[in-house]
Amino acid sequence: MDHAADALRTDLMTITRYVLNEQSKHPESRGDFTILLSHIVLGCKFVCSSVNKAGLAKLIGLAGETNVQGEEQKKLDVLSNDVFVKALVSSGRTCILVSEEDEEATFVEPALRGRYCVVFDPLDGSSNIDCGVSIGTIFGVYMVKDFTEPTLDQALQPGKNMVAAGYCMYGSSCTLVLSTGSGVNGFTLDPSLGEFILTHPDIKIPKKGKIYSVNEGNAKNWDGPTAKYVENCKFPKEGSSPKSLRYIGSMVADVHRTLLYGGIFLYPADKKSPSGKLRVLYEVFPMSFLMEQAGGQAFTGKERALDLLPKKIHERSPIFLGSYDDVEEIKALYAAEAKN
Ligand code: FBP
Repeated sequence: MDHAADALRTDLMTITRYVLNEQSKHPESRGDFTILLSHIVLGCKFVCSSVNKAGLAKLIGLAGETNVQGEEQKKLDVLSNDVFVKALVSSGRTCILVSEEDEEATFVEPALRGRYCVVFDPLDGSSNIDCGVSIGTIFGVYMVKDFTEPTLDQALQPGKNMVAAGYCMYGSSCTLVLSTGSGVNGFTLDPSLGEFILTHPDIKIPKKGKIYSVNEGNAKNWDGPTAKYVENCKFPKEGSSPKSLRYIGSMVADVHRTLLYGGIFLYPADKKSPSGKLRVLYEVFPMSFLMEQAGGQAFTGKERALDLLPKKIHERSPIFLGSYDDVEEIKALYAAEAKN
């Protein structure tokens, strides 16, 4: 590593510069998305700094409230939700917000309304917050035709209608991964500059991986195809090597590793949770959008995840996402079962 050359590296591709370049490819664009994204980036920087100092600033532990999912909210859940809602509303570019932490959708007051609907999980991986394991923020962006009179069905669009999606991982470094529909790019926060710098250009997931990621603690409640798939990962046919199990328990961290290394992340349905655990709008859709943009696949056990038409804002769905060939295997097992 040539630190001297690095210190003299003056041609910095920041996330704002990157999105402005993308915007210049669309002469009709008015810069609304660039302004919206700069407010999402501000929220990520705030949450990153709060997570880093959580132990020192007494931000560890419960907030004493329960969210719509029936989960006890962590202090950082509430703080993150607050900063994102305020940043998104003050951008003047949104009309509907759907957050994991808010029971109802937020309809932005008319004076501040703009053309985008943003769905987001302000802090994903709550079970890992207090032990300092990687967590993250997940977001998806829809365009709303008539944003002067926004209605809930404009938030309940299929994932394939998203115009952008991303996540920000708060781990050993803070990494923001973004797609605006033409590939996937990763940006790392340079704390000395306070800027997200392009470090992972044009991410492509390997066609096949050596890792599977699932909470095996639910194995006894799995359906046939899921159980068979995981068994094949551990006891592959003659001549193939078993896959390695990696499970952090934060979707952002498990999906980030899957995107870079390849393999498959799955949160299937089971007898206990017949619709799975992960929420369609602000977990399944954004991660499926990124996976497809990187050359992977995302499948619900029945259909392409991005074709789902959600009926409720906190709806859940099973999800299998990752390397193209790995997801093909699980699709084949479900297709075989459907034939029987
Ligand atoms: P929240 O923490 O935002 O509720 O997200 C759900 C989540 O923590 C995902 O990040 C993760 O993939 C999954 O739940 C872990 O679930 P489990 O503990 O059942 O394996």
